[in-house]
Amino acid sequence: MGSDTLQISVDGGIARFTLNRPDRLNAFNAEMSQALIAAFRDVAPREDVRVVVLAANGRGFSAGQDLADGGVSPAGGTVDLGRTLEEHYIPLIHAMVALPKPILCAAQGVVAGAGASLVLACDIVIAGESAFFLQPFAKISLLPDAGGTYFLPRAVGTPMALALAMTGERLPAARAAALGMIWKCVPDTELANATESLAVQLACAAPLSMRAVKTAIRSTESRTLAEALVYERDAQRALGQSADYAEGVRAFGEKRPPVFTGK
Ligand code: T3D
Repeated sequence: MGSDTLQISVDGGIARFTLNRPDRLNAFNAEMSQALIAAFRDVAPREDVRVVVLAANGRGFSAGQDLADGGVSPAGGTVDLGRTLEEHYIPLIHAMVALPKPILCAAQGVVAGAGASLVLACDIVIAGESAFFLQPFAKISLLPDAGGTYFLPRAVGTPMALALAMTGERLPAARAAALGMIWKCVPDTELANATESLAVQLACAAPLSMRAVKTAIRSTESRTLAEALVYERDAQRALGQSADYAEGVRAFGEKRPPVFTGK
C-alpha cells in the first residue's frame, strides 16, 4: 500500500494518510489520487482501523489538481476533464463519504481547488492558522468540482459559496472556523498535537456509534425529517443491542473509561 506520493501507516487504531508531493504543494496527480482511493478502500473493512487522519507534508495541504498532469493539461489540445473526474475524484469522494469511520483532516497553508473539496469531504477538520481555503477554479475558467458545489454551500451557505467560487478570494482558517466550515483553527505549532489527541480520542470511541453518526448525518440532505426519524429509530435499536452500549453504560456507572470493541 502507499506510494511515493502518499505515505500510509496504521498504528493504535489510527490510519495516517499523508499527501507527499510537497514541492508541488501536494497538487493531485493521477498516482496520488489513485493511491488515496486505494487507501480508503483498503481500510474500510479493517477492524484494526478506527479513524483515518488525512494530512499533508510541506507548507501547504494541497493546491488542487496538478495542472501539468497529462490528463488535464490543455497544452496538447482539448482534454476531457469529465473523464478525469470519473476516474479520480468521483470515486475518491465516494470512498471517503462511504467510509464507515471518521476521517480527521489536519490542514496547513494552501487548501485549494479539488484539495479544498477533499477537505470538506472529511468529517472533522482542524486547520493551522496558516491555512486558507481557495476556490481558484473560475480563474482558469472551471467550476468547483470533486464535490465542491455540493459541500461548499452546505458548509458556508449559498451566498458565501457563490462569492468564494466567483471571486477566488482566500478564506483564512480562523474565518472558516468562525463560519462553522471547519471544526477548529489552532496555532500551526499546535496542529500536530491537537490532531493526534483527537485521533486517539476517536480511535477509542465506539466504532458502531461512529459509523451510525456518520451515516445518519451525511444522509440528512437526501432525507425528509420523517425519514430521518425512522433511520434514527432503526439505528438506535441496533446500537442499543450492541455489547458496546452495555459496556458504555457499565463504564459510566463504574466511573471508568469504556473499552469499546465494535461489537
Ligand atoms: O477534471 C479534472 O481533473 C479537473 C479538476 C480540477 C480540480 C482543480 O483542483 S482545478 C484548480 C487547480 N489549482 C489551481 O488552480 C491552483 C494553482 N496554484 C496557485 O494558484 C498557487 O500555486 C497557490 C495559490 C496554490 C500557491 O501559491 P504560492 O505562491 O504559495 O506557490 P507557487 O510558487 O505558486 O507554487 C509552488 C510550486 O507548486 C510551483 O512550482 P515551481 O515554480 O516551484 O516549480 C507551482 O507551479 C506549483 N504548483 C502550485 N499549484 C500547482 C502547481 N503545480 C501544478 N498544479 C498546481 N495546481
